[in-house]
Amino acid sequence: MPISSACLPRWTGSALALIAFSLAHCIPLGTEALAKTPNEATARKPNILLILADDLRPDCVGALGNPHIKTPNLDRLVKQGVSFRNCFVMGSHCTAVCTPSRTMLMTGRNLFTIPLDEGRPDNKPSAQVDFQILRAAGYDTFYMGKSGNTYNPGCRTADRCEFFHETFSPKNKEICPDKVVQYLREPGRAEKPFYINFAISVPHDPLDPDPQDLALYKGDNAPPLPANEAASHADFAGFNLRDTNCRGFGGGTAGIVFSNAAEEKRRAALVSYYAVMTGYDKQVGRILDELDRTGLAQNTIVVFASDNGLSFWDHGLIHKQSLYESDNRVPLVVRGPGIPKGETRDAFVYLSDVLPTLLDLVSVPIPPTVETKSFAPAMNNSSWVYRKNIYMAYRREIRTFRDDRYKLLLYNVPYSGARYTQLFDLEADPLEQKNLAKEPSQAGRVQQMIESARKAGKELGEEENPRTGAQKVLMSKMRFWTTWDKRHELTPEDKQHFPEKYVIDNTPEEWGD
Ligand SMILES: [Ca+2]
Repeated sequence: MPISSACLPRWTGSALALIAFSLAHCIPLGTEALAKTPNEATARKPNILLILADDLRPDCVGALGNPHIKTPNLDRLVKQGVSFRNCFVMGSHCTAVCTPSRTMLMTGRNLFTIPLDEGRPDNKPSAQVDFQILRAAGYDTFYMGKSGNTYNPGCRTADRCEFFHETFSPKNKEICPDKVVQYLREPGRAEKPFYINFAISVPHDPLDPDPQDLALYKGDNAPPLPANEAASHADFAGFNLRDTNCRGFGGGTAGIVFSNAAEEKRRAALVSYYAVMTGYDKQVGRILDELDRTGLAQNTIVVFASDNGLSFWDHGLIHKQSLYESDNRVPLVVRGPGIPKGETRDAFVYLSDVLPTLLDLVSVPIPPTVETKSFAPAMNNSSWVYRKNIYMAYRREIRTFRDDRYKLLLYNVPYSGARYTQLFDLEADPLEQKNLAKEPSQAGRVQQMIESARKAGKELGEEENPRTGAQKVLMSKMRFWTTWDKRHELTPEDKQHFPEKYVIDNTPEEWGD
């Protein structure tokens, strides 16, 4: 941030001390830091409310382009803030993609370098998390959200940590927002900046919608199934991972609802999902209303996002274990003082960029443990670009590399040793339905994108992993490139054999180096 002459400070002792401290700790000096003493800066810092949905599809907020879903309160946020159309989750090392996603978000670290210390004896995080950083900067911090498949050691570092173990249902849907509303009403709330991480498990299954919300989607108001829905994944030979393939999945809570579902049942499940979102939207609205009523909204940054997306028979898949747009692109909206209203941005960002962005917006130095990038400059600069492409990974099976037009997906198929490649022109084919990878005219592009993907993974720390013990075992599930070169193309025999083979998550596999 350049220092303008209008903002030059008087050179007080405290300012000089701050400069010395900043130099010693490699903290960039900006206008804010020079213009204010630490106490003054703290007193003026905006509050932060992070609202994180769970398994929300990128197309399921009304104001972001879905005329079928009723989310008036999230629509209000969209109209009052900046929406990012290209926000991606970097992927997952396990089928429970919520866990690494939330860990990346809380630590601002890449998928390949997140802490994996859920079971540490001292139960403390091994990387700095949002709560610790903001507490040190003078914030009162509050976690209200899911306890499973999140970064629990990080959540526990909040001044107040309230895990919610139950399903969001008509009976208990108000419990969590009630606690946030009560928190906002506590005496003195306006005197100290606060950070609320509101991250309940909605609209994650099991889906238990309120009948009143269900009624909104009856008859002609029922939403259409995704335009790229299919009964099974035509090209996914052998890729019947747990939760993933509609045809292959046979158990678990989601399987009861989704597996081999007739169209009528599929439509009913989607209606339930929409109705749960509408119920969730009402509860988010209560919190936003309380911010308005108390006047706190004027000095509060509100971020809304989801930890991952969700397939609803898109490509013949369910859940979120693919790297298609439905699974790894998420809604992201930012509202707050000085942030434009009703604007959109196309810049490529990762969900894990949110932490450095928030720190940037409230002038808290970004610690060196944070690896991701602040996109705060994009708030007031629609042409701001930091990344020209996105790299994502799902366990050892999938890698993708995407620019603003083309998307490459690489698959390593368990057991067969086969690999499979997809290339989509997102400009002509945004639903990723026409695979161009075998077209001779695209051969050069495919090869170049494979090389770029490999390089991107390396830059994110994928191939250099010094971990030991349990962490080494966990991250060994990320090995992809070590076998890529040795694998063969998917043959007709593979296709014939593997569609019926059900490969479960924890089956030992032979993935020699
Ligand atoms: Ca999730």
